[in-house]
Order: sequence, then C-alpha cells, then structure tokens
Amino acid sequence: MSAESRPAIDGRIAELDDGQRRLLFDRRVGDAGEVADATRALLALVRSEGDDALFDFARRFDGVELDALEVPREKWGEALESLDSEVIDALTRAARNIETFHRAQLPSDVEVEVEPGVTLGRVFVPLEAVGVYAPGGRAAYPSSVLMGVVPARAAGVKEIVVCSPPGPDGMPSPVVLAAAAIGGATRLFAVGGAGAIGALAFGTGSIPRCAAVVGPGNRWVLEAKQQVAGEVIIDSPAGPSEVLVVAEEGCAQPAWLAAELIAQAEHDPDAAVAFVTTSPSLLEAVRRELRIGVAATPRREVVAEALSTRGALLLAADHDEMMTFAEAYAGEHVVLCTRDPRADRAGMRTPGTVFLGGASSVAFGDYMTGANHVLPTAGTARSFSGLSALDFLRSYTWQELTAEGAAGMAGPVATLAEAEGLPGHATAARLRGSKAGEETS
Ligand code: HSO
Ligand code: ZN
Repeated sequence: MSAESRPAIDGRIAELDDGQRRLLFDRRVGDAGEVADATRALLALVRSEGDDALFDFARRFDGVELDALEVPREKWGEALESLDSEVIDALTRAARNIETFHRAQLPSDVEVEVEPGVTLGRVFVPLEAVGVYAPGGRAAYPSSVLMGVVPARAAGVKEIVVCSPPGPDGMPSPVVLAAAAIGGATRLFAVGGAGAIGALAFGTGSIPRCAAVVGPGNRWVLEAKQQVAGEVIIDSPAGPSEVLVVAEEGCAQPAWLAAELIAQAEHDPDAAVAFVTTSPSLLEAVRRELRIGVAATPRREVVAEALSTRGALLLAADHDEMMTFAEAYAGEHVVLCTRDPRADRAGMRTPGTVFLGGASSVAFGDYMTGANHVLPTAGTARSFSGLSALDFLRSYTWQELTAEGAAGMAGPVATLAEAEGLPGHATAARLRGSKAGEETS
C-alpha cells in the first residue's frame, strides 16, 4: 500500500493496543488554552463597545474598512443573480427538504389533568431571535447556512440573523448571501470570528441580541460560543467531520465504501474516518479501493493526511464485536451496510446520524435529504444530539387549579410547607383550600 493511503490503524479490533484505542475513542483535537484568553478579551470589547469594536475587528482581522455592518437586501439579490441557476435550484430543493423534515419534528403541546381539578400544560414557543454563524474563506459552506437558518424558520423564529466575515470587498461570500436568502434569513451582517458570536449573544447597536447562536467556525468562533453558552443556547460542539462505515460481505460495493471514507476525510486533515467489517476479503477490497480513490482525488493531500492521522481499517471477529465497536465509537456519521441495517440501527444509542444500506451515502445527508448535518463529533454524540428545530424553541409550563382541586391539595401542601419551615406557603395554600367565600368576606 502506498504511504498516501495507509491508515493510521489497520488490524483486528481484538488486537488494538492502548494508544490505538485512544486514537479511535478520544477524538478531541487541540486545546484552546491560549485561544481562551484572547477570545475573552474580544468578547469583553464587544460587550462594552458594541458596533465600534466590530468595525475595529474588521480592520484588524479581516483587513477591511467597513462603512456599515449590515448587508442590504439588494446585495442578497445580486448574489442570487450571480450564481449558477443549478446551484440555486439545488439549494432551494435542500431548503425544502430541511423544512419538511424539521417541521415534522416540532413537538406537541401537552395538557393533562393530574388530579381532579388540577390541570397542567406545557407549551413550546419559538425563540424571539436566532443567530447563525457562517465561516468565510474555503469553509463558506452554503449547505451549513441552510442547516441553521431553515430549522429556525421551521420553528417559527421571527428574526434569523446571519453573520459571516467580510471578504476584501467588505461583503461575505456570494454563496453565503444566496443561502441566507433562500433559507429565509431576515438580516445579514458582514461580521466574523469571535466578535460575531459576541455580537449575536449580547446584541449591539445594529445587531439584534439573539437567544441562540449556532453554526460552525474556527477555534476562536468555537471558543467564543463556549464562553457565551451560559447566556444563550449554542449548538452541540461540532469538530472535524467523521464517519464510521460498518459493512458485511456482499452488502455494498467496496468502491462505494471507500468513497464514504474519502468524502468525509476531504473535509479536514483532522477528520476521523474508520471502516469496520467482519469480512477479511471485504477489508482487503476496501483497502485496495482506498488506494485507488486517494490517488485519484484532487484533494489528495487533505485526505491522505486525515487517513494517516486518524484513519482506521478494522476487522471484527463477529457481528457482535462489530456493533459493540460501532456503539462505543459514537460517530458523527455511521453508515450501516449490513444484512439488516434497520435491526442494527435499532440497537444503537450513540450515533450522530445513521445511513442505512449501500445507496445511502453521507453525501446525500450532507446536502439534500433534509436531515441536519450539524452533528456532535469526537464522541460527544454519547451526550449531545444534532441540531434540530427543538434548539430554537423553549417551553414553559402552566398550572390551573379549580376550587375543588385547591381544596384537595391544601392540607398536604400545608403539611410539606410547615415541614420545610415556610408558614407563608402553608397559609397561601390553606386560604384556597377553605370553602369559597369563607375567607374572602
Ligand atoms: N459533513 C459535514 C457537513 C458538510 N459536508 C458540509 C459538506 N458540506 C459535517 O460533518
Ligand atoms: Zn461532508
């Protein structure tokens, strides 16, 4: 095998050593030590100086002198016109599917009478304003803009604010503008980095304060999101992309399986891609296809680096060992090309998202199926879920007691209140518990 496509790990699961297990299961990258202090200082400036700080950051970090932070509507229109109509059509179709799937997930309100005369409810309401961050440069993925904006719209959020760094012309990239327009964003600002996260979380003279801030970004953006997390909702920590392909003999073509690994590896030299099978001959075939695919891809450097740093080709002793590994891996994307992918899926609790069967490439989900591609990585899928319309809703409860309900509860409530040494509570309950009119006259 050429050095280019050799994965960091290639062998039997049972024979993995401690270092290899750590590489597979501890996939956090970097540590934000020195970034944290710098970010804290930037956020403090946004909080104290608002827009002035943002104009200053544009000068310092983006090298542009901005006249205004907000990008006017006519510029969104110009961006739409500048793009290939096939790109517009594809984005529009993606937005429609995201909307359909996310609307279908909206929770229902609850109303239940827990005791006679005691009725409780829980209602869901959309957040007032939501911020979606879109990175600039090569990471300016219009698909990710849709993944933040459309679910917010599906949840009923009125103000959907996109922030993205200005290019040399003072404008975010046209694909970001177009995706914001197609997705249904309401306002757009040429503001990037930690400054944008602070502006969305705290509000400034021109940027509305948002109750949730989502979207991918570089280390400063991620750190800034962590630092504002106590004040606003943020999406789950999404690091470098990852995929675990789980396959059995005869269930998918080796070239398709290798293509899944290459596709996610091309995102990032830190991407984590792994393949696990019970079949030695399938393993060998995928090894060969990987070699061919890596040699052919224009993004060879990124792919080869990802493979040699965190890539793994693994042989499981049996189906059980294979699925136990998949569960422990807690991958952002899990592809199940097994004899009964639905049954295997039903046994899993830790994936970010699962693709069932050979035709179901992650690429479809990355762009167009309508499921969200903002997903927990680095094993955080054990605790976190992918982005959904739920992230843009909050709920509150309501409680209604009739005279009968109050009469039934007053005694025991007074008992508990007195046991806690809170006589005021006991009185408030007893007053309602006595017969109507007796206490009011
Ligand atoms: N696979 C990425 C999402 C993406 N893919 C955007 C293409 N564009 C999330 O891990
Ligand atoms: Zn992708």
